[in-house]
Amino acid sequence: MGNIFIGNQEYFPTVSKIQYEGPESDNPLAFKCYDADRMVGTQTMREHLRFAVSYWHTFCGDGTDVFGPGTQVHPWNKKSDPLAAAEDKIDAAFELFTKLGVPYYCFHDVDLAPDGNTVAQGEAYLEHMVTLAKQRQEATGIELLWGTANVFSNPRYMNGASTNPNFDVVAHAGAQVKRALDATVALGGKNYVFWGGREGYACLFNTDTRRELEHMGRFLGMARDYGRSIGFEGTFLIEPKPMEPMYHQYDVDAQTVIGFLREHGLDKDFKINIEANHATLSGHNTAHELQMCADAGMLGSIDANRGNPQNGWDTDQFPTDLQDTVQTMLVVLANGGFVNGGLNFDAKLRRESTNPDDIFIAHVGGMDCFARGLLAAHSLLERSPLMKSKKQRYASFDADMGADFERGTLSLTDLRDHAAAIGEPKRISGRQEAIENMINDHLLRSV
Ligand code: XLS
Ligand code: CA
Ligand code: CA
Repeated sequence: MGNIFIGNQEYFPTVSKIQYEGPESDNPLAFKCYDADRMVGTQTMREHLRFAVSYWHTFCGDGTDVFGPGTQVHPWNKKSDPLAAAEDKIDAAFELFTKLGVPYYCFHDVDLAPDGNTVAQGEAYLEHMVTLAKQRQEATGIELLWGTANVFSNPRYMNGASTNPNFDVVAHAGAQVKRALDATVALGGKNYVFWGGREGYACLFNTDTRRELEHMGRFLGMARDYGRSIGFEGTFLIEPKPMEPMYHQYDVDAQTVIGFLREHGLDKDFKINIEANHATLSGHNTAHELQMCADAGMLGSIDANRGNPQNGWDTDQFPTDLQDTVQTMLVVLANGGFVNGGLNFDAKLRRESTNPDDIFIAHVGGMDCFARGLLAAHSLLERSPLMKSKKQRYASFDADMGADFERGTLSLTDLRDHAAAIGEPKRISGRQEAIENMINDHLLRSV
């Protein structure tokens, strides 16, 4: 990783480059577990975890909520000219990325550059900021994990973007996705994300769901074709979310999205970006959602955060729960690790956290939490009977009639005759408690 980037002004003067100090350190601005160059199996921690900072929460958010204005005053957000403010923001961003030592970042078009008052002005603003981002990427070695278009905040998208009942709005969404794809390709982005912000509906009786879903499939196909035509070789990702902002969101969860992608012939180019907080809102958990993607060959990337079990909102908190991270990393490692994807902290500070170094402390905690989860997951896969016992559980399908069943050569009558011949099957324990204890044992062991 290159040197610390300091632009015209140092935005975080009280923070220097975050170092690994080991598990006994009490320094909140030091890693206790994440040691970027440490080998875990055949890869370093940096290569396994592929951390990214999200531009929107970290540099655009200020603690505003529905009950009141922002509480966090950012020195890069002082200028009234929106382009000048964007130029300050990008310096603050690269300073934070390099001080944290993250290899990647992610943005929406309107995080990086002002939206502009016309299509042409928005394109020009973004092109200007892409030039600055490119220079900073080259100077630091930091790369773009993914880009995306914010086609949900502007009031014109109140009834949806690609699923809007008004074609003129669909065209504007197309213009924005085009400029965001151009930016992503210019910056060598590894992935391009679609989160269907307002792709859903509030009232079934003013909504033609069949046409809207057809339009979404058509739109994604057009974006895929355009992206490939300008040289995008990365992965397109869909990010499921079950609710918020729309009451009924079309991309509810991984299995819904997988079915949609297959139905529309998009499954060769698209994979899935699982966000932890969206997984829990959908009534699942992150590991389940990731496993559904892995089974379908569509595990793309992860938005690392957590919700709050006491409420049903998308609270986007920084990950601190080791059970979440070990389970996440178990699915990721067992699937062969990330290819283009990574762990993007789609997480924000609490409104009550107002010190300039809080944002560093939050990321340090999230990175350590995942590093610890990685070590435990690796240890479980390498040294515990976990995977062997899972395979063993299905051994009756590896030979004889079980294998015939999987091959599809048995009939329902064959099943009946086998059942009649063998009598009552043996009761075999699932041993869930033993497995849960094993996960905890390896969490304790792996420091
Ligand atoms: C919102 C989503 C969003 C996507 C990118 O809930 O998490 O931030 O990740 O548009
Ligand atoms: Ca997200
Ligand atoms: Ca979220």
